[in-house]
Amino acid sequence: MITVTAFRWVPPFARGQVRDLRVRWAIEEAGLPYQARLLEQGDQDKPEYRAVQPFGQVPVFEEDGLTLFESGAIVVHIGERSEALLPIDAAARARATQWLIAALNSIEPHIMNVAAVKLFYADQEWAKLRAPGATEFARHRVSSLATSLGDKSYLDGGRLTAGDLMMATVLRIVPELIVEPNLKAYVERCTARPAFQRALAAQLGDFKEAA
Ligand SMILES: N[C@@H](CCC(=O)N[C@@H](CS)C(=O)NCC(=O)O)C(=O)O
Repeated sequence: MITVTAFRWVPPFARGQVRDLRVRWAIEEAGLPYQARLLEQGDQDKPEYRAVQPFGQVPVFEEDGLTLFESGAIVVHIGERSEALLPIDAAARARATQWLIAALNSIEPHIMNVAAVKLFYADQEWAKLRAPGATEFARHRVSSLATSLGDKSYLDGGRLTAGDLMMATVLRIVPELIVEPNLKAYVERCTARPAFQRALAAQLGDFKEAA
């Protein structure tokens, strides 16, 4: 059975955003069973946890003696077991991985820069000075993505892949950055999927239970 490590508690603004959501969603798309292991405050700094997650973060994936960290690596690993996430055709599979890495490497850092200045450090002077530049650059990237998406339903055409799963989770971190109607509709299309809704409900349910 797959175990996904998540936090038992995070501040309200982070609920529904914590990165175990990506992994739960991928597992749901693949139709696999899993259980969540919830970290108590302080567990992330214990040596036994650092041995599997060097940075003390979530998520961690565990199954049959394999432990993995980094949500991107975990989603690819799950995708290798399910055509629902990674197509069988080698070229389509490579393009799905390309979009997953684009989400993590070309879009997420810029969106996180905006999250830092507008959410995490909003009341600090440096953040107020940095906000316009960070927003402008993130918008530039998001707008290029919207152009590339065009009138397609998903990034590589007519079906969702692991690349879309990752991109949608990244884009919903700061919804105000997504202004293009086609990209807004894309995020809504991805997150309306029953598998996403089940994953979100499971993460929020775990926080509720802990409250
Ligand atoms: N690149 C990592 C980032 C993981 C990450 O940022 N996790 C956050 C929760 S969303 C975390 O554990 N934060 C606590 C910390 O960094 O101490 C991944 O994608 O798995």
